[in-house]
Amino acid sequence: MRTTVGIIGAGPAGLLLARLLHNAGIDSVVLESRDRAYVEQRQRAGILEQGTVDVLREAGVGARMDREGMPHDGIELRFDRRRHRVDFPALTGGKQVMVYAQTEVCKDLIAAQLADGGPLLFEAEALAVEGADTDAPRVRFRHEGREDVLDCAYVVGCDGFWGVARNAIPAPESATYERTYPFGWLGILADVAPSHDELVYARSDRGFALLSMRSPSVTRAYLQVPEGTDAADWSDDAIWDELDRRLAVDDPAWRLARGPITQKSVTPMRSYVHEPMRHGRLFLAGDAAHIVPPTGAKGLNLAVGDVVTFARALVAATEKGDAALLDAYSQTCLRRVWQAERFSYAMTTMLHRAPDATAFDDKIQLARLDRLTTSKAAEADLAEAYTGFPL
Ligand code: RFL
Ligand code: PHB
Repeated sequence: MRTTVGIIGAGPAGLLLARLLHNAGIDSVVLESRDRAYVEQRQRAGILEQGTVDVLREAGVGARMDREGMPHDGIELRFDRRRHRVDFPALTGGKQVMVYAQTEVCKDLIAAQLADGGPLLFEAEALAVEGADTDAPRVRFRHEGREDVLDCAYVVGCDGFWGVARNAIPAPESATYERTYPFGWLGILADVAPSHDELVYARSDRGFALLSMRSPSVTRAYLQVPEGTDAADWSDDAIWDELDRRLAVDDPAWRLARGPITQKSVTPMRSYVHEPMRHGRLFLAGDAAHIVPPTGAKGLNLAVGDVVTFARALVAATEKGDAALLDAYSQTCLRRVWQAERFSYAMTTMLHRAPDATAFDDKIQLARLDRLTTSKAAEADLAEAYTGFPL
């Protein structure tokens, strides 16, 4: 098999890249190791930055998002039994975010690709990228029990943190920067209307809690839990009781609505960056190159930024013979990546309680939150980062 751009992975990065290239008249093949149902059901991100929303609309896959997604103008911070709203449009000159699940973004992109795009092969596992530093890179893969080769002009590794593309960048040319956190998130989906109309990020002495949503009738919520926690050890009642404690505020109007929990799972938390994001004709995009803890809601949005940058660069190279943008790919992406790392780290350390936290650490967290809620400049800094840095 032969194509211009071989794309490994059909998460948001790989699927959106295939769509952007298709729209630009550049052919691609997507190889995805899992089956379609798995990719469409995998519960993950929920928040799209304004820039991501714009990109999806321009790519022609925004119609259902505009019908079913929920635009949000702010978030609530809770600490010390107090509630504080951060008003995004007022602080950023009109920016919003959109609550529209990653599962739905992937479904929309898969439908578009299967309708009129290039090949999208499920249960096709990439085994290795070869010849990345030649003019003819190849992806070896296994599909329907047979090994095959995809010959490409470019390969883009969109295969997530556990993928194989990154391995093709020689170790002496690679640097990795990493931080793991001694806690994870227990995430739930519940058939009950969200208790608040915006997301609530809560810092408590018992740890972090996040109240989010998937639709007007489905709640998504997270609890900070010790690293290594098994979701099965948490009964539904224990989860609701703990959310109630961590979200508690001195406001008689507040009530947490409970309902049947339909899904629960634990996600570890890490920050990770691989540099560079390019080696010859192999480019890395999304979680394949970088991971952020989910507290800043940045992972999917970074993946979108990477593939938009790659698609623009490839169009410039193809149409104008100008490779400058391709050459700058890694540098261009990494600047944005490190801003997202910084913000996600700041949100994580401000809101979670580390197992070895001291009374001093608690006081610093509360002082950071107090500052955010009393200084417009500090609040605007959060709002700008949350709604997204320009692409
Ligand atoms: P993905 O989504 O991991 O997709 C990679 C795809 O590659 C496939 N694959 C292979 N295919 C072929 N051959 C191989 N050898 C392969 N190896 C792997 C995999 O099966 C998969 O389909 O990476 P991508 O596309 O870079 O997208 C990244 C996002 O998924 C991720 O950053 C976000 O989900 C992170 N994230 C959030 N991001 C946000 O922007 N906003 C949020 O609100 C947000 N919340 C979250 C999150 C991630 C979470 N978890 C579970 C980690 C909340 C959670 C709980
Ligand atoms: C989600 O709804 O899954 C979600 C929202 C905000 C985050 C992380 C996850 O920061």
